[in-house]
Amino acid sequence: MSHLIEEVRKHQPLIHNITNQVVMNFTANGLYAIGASPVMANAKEEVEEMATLANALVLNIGTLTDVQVEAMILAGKAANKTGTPVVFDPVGAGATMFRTQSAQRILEQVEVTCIRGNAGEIASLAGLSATVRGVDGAGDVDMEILAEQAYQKLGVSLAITGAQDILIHQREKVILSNGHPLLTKVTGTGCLLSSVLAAFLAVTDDVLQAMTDAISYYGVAAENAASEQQLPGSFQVSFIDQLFHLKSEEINRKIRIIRGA
Ligand code: ATP
Ligand code: TZP
Ligand code: MG
Ligand code: MG
Repeated sequence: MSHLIEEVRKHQPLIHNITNQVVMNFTANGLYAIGASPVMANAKEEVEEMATLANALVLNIGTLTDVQVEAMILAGKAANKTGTPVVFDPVGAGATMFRTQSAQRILEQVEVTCIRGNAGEIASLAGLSATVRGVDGAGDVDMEILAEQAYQKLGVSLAITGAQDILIHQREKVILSNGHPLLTKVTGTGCLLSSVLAAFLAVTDDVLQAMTDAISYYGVAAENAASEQQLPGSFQVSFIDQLFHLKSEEINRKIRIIRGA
């Protein structure tokens, strides 16, 4: 029985997000809802200082520019110096050469704690065959084989999300199946999940537990929201409300673990 969400609410970790322009507001509100403290800071003049202050760092390349990638590398290196967890969200890696190469550059220079992305993004980072359309991943991949091969190639803990989520850390795998298709109709639900994961990593050194708890909590919140609201706009609001008040007792009751943990 895990209580990490209560730890997040108790410690209110500061989460430094260098993220895309589409999701900044939603991400900040989602982090507030779970009890964390968000800050968005992009300028290369301040990112090292901010990352040093923060309890976790999120690097998200959704609307990347060359300058922003430089800032991400500076922030990532500063976080590495203080042992601060770093979550990398390779939004759209595989869709364009610039995204794929920038993502690879970041991974070469920054030691990331975990990569959270869809199957197409993770496959393309690992140099495996995959289809990515814009920022949306495409179906038909054997997620388990992908997770194993990508982990072998990248040597970084992975959270590969979709209808089912596969987590891999030090060769240990967990497969989860909470969530709701309405999550695919609201922009930024993947990006916010990466930041939520950072908040969980800020309160424990157990990476697999943080990934399992963050993703199941997120999925159960979405299921509860969808039982109240069936249209995307109202679902988004209800989802933030669920993130705010859901407790570990209900998560532990509703978590669907297909395998592992
Ligand atoms: P994509 O661009 O492929 O949608 P993403 O970065 O938005 O990727 P997702 O894979 O959509 O990230 O993951 C965000 C959340 O949505 C995760 O909690 C995941 O479990 C959930 N999710 C995604 N697709 C579904 C689905 N079809 N049914 C249930 N939950 C889903
Ligand atoms: N375009 C560039 S970043 C972005 C879009 C639509 C948001 C992607 O968010 P998510 O969480 O990956 O769906
Ligand atoms: Mg999605
Ligand atoms: Mg995404």
